[in-house]
Amino acid sequence: MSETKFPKELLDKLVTAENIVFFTGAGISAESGVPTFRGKDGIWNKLKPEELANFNAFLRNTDMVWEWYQYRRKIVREAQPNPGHLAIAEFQNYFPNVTVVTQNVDNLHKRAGSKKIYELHGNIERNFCIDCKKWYNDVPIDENKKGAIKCDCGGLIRPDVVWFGEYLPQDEFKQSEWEAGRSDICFVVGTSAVVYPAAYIPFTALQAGSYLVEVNIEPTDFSSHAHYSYFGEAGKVLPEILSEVKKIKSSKKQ
Ligand code: BV8
Ligand code: ZN
Repeated sequence: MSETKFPKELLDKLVTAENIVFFTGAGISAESGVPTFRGKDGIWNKLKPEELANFNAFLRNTDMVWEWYQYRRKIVREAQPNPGHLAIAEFQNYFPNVTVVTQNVDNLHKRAGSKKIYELHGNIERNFCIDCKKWYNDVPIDENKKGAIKCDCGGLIRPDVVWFGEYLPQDEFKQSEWEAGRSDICFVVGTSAVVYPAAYIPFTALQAGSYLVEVNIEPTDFSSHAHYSYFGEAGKVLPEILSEVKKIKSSKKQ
């Protein structure tokens, strides 16, 4: 086998693994042009999350918060899944159980072809009326029509994302815990791992004996817990790991 940069322990795990979890954050979408939250040009550098990603901010500044989500929806709709998203989707061809647990709300894993996805923080393409709960998905982005929109019943329409102080979707979270708890390998990709309770998921995997691989451009709060941290862009590293998988799987066939 040609020289590889990955540790033998990871390669051995890839030979026997069946259940793989990818726990992803905003960093995996950075190469698609979707801004992260806390990096050098992160969203929160300019605006405080408390001012935007929470329900009271929405009630206080409905038009501003709505416009912020319209701005992000526009970016996300123009974005394409990058080689990192695509590599994760291709893992499904080599392992029987691949689960994506994402904190992202940008739909890019689904558009890349991943089938089993748990969105812990919701999805920016879904919206609902806060009074009658009617769904308003895939809203049009009309540059000339500024400001929040109202439901037929008169209620305010909000994005179906989890704001600070709000509970995560319980079923998604429980399924994510279950998959993390039975994973052989858990990849932690493009997340600062500071937002809870989502950030508990990799620890659930760790406590269950999973092999943790971090992929990030810099060390994070999680790095000291990972069995192996690979510092590089997800769009480059994940395809490299996938090509190792292909080598392993093809040599197994011979
Ligand atoms: C809640 C909204 C219960 C959607 C977001 C302990 C337990 C429970 C709660 C808490 C707790 N401690 C604190 C809390 C409160 C709070 C919290 O975690 N605060 C933190 C910030 C201190 N948690 C909550 O409020 C949660 N709810 O607890 O409810 C409850 C209920 C009632 C009363 C009390 C409690 C809700 C949290 C969800 C908040 N919603 N977003 C949206 O608009 O998007 S958070 C926001 O941060 C996004 O969702 C994002 O997904 C999430 C995490 O950020 P990351 O994805 O990690 O992104 P980040 O920019 O930070 O990092 C990017 C990383 O990528 C970096 O490391 C960078 O180096 C790397 N990178 C960059 N480029 C690349 C790359 N890596 C690889 N390749 C590259 N090319
Ligand atoms: Zn309504």
